Amino acid sequence: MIGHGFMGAAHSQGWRVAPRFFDLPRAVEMAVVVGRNAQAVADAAAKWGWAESATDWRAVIARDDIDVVDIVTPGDSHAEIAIAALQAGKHVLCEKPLANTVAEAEAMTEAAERAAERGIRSMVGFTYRRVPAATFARDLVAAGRIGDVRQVRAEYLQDWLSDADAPLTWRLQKDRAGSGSLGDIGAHAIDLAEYITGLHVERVSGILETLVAERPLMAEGIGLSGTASSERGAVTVDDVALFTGRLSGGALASFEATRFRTGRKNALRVEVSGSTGALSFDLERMNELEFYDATAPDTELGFRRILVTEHDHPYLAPWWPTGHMLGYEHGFSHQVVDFVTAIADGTQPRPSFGDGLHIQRVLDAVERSSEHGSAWLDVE
Ligand code: SOE
Repeated sequence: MIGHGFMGAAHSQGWRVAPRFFDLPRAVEMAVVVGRNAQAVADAAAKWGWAESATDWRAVIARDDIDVVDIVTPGDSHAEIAIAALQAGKHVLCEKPLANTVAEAEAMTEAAERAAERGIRSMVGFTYRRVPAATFARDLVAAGRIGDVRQVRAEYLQDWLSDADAPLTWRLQKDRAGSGSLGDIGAHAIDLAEYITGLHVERVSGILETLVAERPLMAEGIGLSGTASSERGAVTVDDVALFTGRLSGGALASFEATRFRTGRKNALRVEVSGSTGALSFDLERMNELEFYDATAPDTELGFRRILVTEHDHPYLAPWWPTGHMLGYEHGFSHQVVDFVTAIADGTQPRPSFGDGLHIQRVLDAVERSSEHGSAWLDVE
């Protein structure tokens, strides 16, 4: 694993726990975690259960005893590391968004497709599609339980930047993160909307806005938290992204990605409205799915809350008895299960780098639309 911040902790939990609950077709060895600061990464190895720590990722991906590289660094290093790892014959799991630019994502996808010819697998870390309620929503849409999809609303609402004095972390710097809310959490909203509906965003019209132009510099640390100094620096990314999408098949979608929605902590919400029903998912109520069946008798119409904890629900059987909840971290175990299974079966895991490239193209089209008066633009 390369990196050891917030995603490093979440991925470590997935690698450590998944083999203990799921019968994986391959054994998982948490061999080495890589970071730039020797002491910090040694501490991370001890804390999260990695056998070794190192500071040179190139030396690690050259090792014969390494089969998989899990990239959990900020987006500005995804392309270099992923392409080198794929060329070294390693399976690659890369955090979202795939890259900071379309050009990087294209190069990564090309390397992934060449590596796939040699049986090397690669996947992008959009874990929310592996929350059982989201996976079950997709199953219901695919089974026709809401009829033809007509409208989709997908939003990812957070508020950790509504404090104007929150420090200037890497997620607020374009050269590190590629974009702000748009790529950080808008990418999740796009992936989840497409995953649940099975449709793709083909055209977009959007607006990006930076609400707080400068923030206190970080005295130390680069993660979500950190100690602020007295100096201030410019925010070079969007704070709010609002955009409309035309989906394949003609459905209309509205998207919102913001870290300024005061009071909303981690509300990734997708509501799909169909000709004979509707589904509504909210990450803040992640064990539930709201289902409206318009074919029910008039006297019984209404959204009903499905508690998604049955053993017949996706991913649930190996965990707990019915009614016992899963949490944020379980999606990372499900990600390990799907990735390791695809490697063993020799199949292409989803989302692939090509799927990640498509999302990068949607993000890019929204940015260009915002620069051109919210003009409607095709997604390449
Ligand atoms: C911050 O917005 C963040 O940590 C994102 O970077 C993650 O992708 C998301 O899952 C939670 O919020």
